[in-house]
Amino acid sequence: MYDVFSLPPVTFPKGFLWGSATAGHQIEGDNVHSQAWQNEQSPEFYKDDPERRVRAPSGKACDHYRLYREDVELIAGLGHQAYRMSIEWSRIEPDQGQWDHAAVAHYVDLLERLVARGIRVFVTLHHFTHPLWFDQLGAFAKADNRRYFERYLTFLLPKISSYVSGWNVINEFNQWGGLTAGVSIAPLKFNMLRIHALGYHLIKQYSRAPVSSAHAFIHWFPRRFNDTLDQRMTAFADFTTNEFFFHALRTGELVYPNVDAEYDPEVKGALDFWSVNYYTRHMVDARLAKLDAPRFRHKQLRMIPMPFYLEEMYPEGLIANLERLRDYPVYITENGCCCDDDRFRIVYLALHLSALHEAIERGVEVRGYFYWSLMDNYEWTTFLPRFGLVAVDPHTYQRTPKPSGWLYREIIGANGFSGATVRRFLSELPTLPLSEPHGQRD
Ligand code: IFM
Repeated sequence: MYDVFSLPPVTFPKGFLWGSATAGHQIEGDNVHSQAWQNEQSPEFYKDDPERRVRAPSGKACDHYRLYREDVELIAGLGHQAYRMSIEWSRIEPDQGQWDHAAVAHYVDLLERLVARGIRVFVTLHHFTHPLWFDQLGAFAKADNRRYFERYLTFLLPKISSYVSGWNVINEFNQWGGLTAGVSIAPLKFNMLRIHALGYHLIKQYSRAPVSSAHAFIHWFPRRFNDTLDQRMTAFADFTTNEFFFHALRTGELVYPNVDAEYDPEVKGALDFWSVNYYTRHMVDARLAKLDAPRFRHKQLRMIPMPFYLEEMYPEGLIANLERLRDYPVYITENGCCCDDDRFRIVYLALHLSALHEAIERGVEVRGYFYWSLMDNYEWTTFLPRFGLVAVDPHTYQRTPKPSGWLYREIIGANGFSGATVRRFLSELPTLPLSEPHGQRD
């Protein structure tokens, strides 16, 4: 049982960095040269949801490309010390080899303003989206296509490096090709590591800021705790999505089931910190082709009006997973909760920050935390999951901080919190209306 009002006081290490995260396509709007934009226009995208109850195109998203000056003030006003954002390759190079200098100037102005407000900026160079032309060439699935990414980075890096305090080459590079797709995606996994390594070494030529790629750190859990097959497939999922990457970055050995191992000296040690995106645990059922099991019944809250696996709270997973990453400093580059009732976000935040503090007490060198997300935004196929500390009006784009946003500001100011802090922002624990379906889902 969790009682967030009785959480003991915690103080984070001196210099701990507090911030929030976003990604270009999810907030900017009109990202028309990207493959994602193109997909959103096609009828295929809506085939399972012809009435478009859930699915929607990104459209203007949060209109951040226009409102970025105000958003810098919003970030500063909420007390954030750091901000993780991504730069849209498809804006900088909308056509192959054609550079859009106005787009570069836009990002430089955004970075300059953030730095001028004392905000440390972490930049993600590839957050799921890229130019349509690159996609049509086969994107990262073709090893040879790395040269296009290299040319882009060589153009961009000297223009922005002086503003950047931390780098992610690729967002969630470990989940490309799916999380449980088995051995067929080994070549893509190898490629992703090599693209990461390429970015790592290139950045080193221009910047002294630490570099990593964000890792979607799933806490895998067997559906039937004592079932040998569920246990083994849980270990398999963990190996192919987590340990494969950790081992490769530590040793240069790319060891994947049913594939001849390779050694790549460029991959070995190609990181300065572990960049962890942590949300929840996933249940593994060895008897299902995709391994994906429904969660425990008591975890089946419907906090948004659609089935969505990221609603579960499993803060303990943060401790268990971070304990595996003791050899480099850690930044939590994403962690957050999607819910319509902001009170769930407050509970989520309090529990995960408590768990994070416990990981630090256990000796993990966690240097910072970026809440996902600064504002409600486009969740890749839909606007329904609301992750924001700040609400965004879908018509006027007006930003309104939520109670969780004010609580987070207070936590940042105090570099810690206690159950008593939480109580000032939450009069009672949240509950869902009885009419909501609590039944079977994801
Ligand atoms: O919105 C995404 C983000 O783009 C990558 N990490 C998970 C988030 C929530 O689903």
